[in-house]
Amino acid sequence: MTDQATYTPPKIWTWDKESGGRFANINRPISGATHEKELPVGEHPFQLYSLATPNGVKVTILFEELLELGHKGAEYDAWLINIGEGNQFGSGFVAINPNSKIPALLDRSGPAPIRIFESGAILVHLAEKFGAFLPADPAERAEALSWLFWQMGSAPYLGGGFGHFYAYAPEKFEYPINRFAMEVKRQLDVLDKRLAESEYLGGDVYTVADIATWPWYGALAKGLIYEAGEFLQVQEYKNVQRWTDQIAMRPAVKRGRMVNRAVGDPASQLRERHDASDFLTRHRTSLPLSADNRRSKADHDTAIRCRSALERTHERSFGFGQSHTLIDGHEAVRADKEVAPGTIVGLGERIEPHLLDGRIHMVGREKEDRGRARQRRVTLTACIDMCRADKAAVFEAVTQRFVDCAKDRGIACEID
Ligand SMILES: N[C@@H](CCC(=O)N[C@@H](CS)C(=O)NCC(=O)O)C(=O)O
Repeated sequence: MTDQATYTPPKIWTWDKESGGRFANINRPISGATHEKELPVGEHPFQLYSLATPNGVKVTILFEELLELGHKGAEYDAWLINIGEGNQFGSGFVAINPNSKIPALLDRSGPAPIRIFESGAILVHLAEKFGAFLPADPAERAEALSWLFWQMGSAPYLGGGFGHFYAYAPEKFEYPINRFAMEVKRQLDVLDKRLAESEYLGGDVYTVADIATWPWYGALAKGLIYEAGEFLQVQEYKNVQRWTDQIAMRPAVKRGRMVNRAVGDPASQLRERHDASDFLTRHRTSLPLSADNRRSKADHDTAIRCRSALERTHERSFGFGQSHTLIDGHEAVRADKEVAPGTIVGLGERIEPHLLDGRIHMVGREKEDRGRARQRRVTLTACIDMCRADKAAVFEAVTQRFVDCAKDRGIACEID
C-alpha cells in the first residue's frame, strides 16, 4: 500500500483486491449475485434474512416488541446470513435485496409476497402494518420519522467512516480518524441534547426512531463497538447513557439482540429464530463447537435440564420513588456472574438458565408508571426449584431481603 502522504490518485480508479483491512475479502465494486443459492423459507408470515449487526438488530428488536405487545401476526422466522462468508451475494438474497446487505425481509402475510430492504424501510413497513411504534398524530409522526431518517443518514459516518478507519483499516491514518471522530462526537452531542429535552427521540413515547438508533449509538455509548468508549469519552453524554440503559432493560430488546447473533458469548447467541420458545431451548445448540465453547455446551445442556425443573412461582410488584435500579449493591449484574442463593440479581436482568441450577433468582421486569413522573414499577419474579416444599417461605424471605436492600441504600420502595 502506498504511503498516504505520497498517494496521488491515478487517472482511472482500478480495483485493488489486496487493499487490506477487515472485510476486504467481501468488498467488491460490482453488484449482483456471485452464486446460485435459494433462501430457506419457514412457516411464519415474515421471513427475515439477517445477522445481529446494529442494522440487523433493529428489525429483530421491532419484531420482538410487536410480539411483546401481543401482535401474533408478527411471528417471524429469522435466518442467518453470514456476510463474512458472502451469503449476501447468493441469488436468493440478491432477489430480495439487490444491494446485497442485511437485513432483508419477505412479507408473506398478504396475497403476494412483498420484499423490503433497508432497515429503515423495514421498520416503517412493520410499524405501519401493525399500527405500533410510530405515532398516528402528524406532528409526533413527523418527529419520529425525522429521527429515524437522522439515524439512517448518520450511522454510515459512524460505521463506514469512524469505525472503519479507527478499528478496521489496515493502518491508522490521522486525517480520517480525526475527521470522523469529530463528526461522531457531534452526532452524540445532537442525541444528548435531544434526550435532555425528551425521554425518547420522538418525544414521550418509544418509537422506531429509538429502535433504529439504540443498536448503533447505545452500543457506542457503552463502548461495545470499535472499542472507542475512552477515545470518544462516551460517558460524558449523560442523556444518551440514561436512554441507552432504559432501552436495554426492555425484554424485547434483550431478546431481539440475541437473534441471528453468531459471535460473542455463546449464551447470547440465537443463530436462527423460528419460535418464541427458541430463546429458552435452542440458543447455542446449533453452534459448531470450538475448543473454547465446549465447556459452555455442557453448561447449556445443564441449563436446559434446569429450566424444565424450575417453575415461575411468585410475582410481586414494587414502586420506587428515587431509583429504578437496585441490585444487591451493584449497578449492573452480568449474566455470567456467580449468584449466591437468595441474591437479588437485578432489575431488568435475566439470568441465564444455566446459572439457575436449583438456586433462587429474581427476574425483574420494569414498567413505567405513566401516572407518576419518573416513578418506576418493577415486577420481580422468583424462580424457585419445584422440589422445594417451602417455596412460599423462601419467596417471603427473598422479598424481605429486597426491601431491606432498598432501605440500606436509602431508596424509597413500596410493595403492592
Ligand atoms: N443502509 C442499510 C445498511 C445495511 C448494511 O450496511 N448492512 C451490512 C451489515 S451492518 C452488510 O450487510 N454488509 C455486507 C456487505 O457490505 O457486503 C440498512 O440500514 O439496511
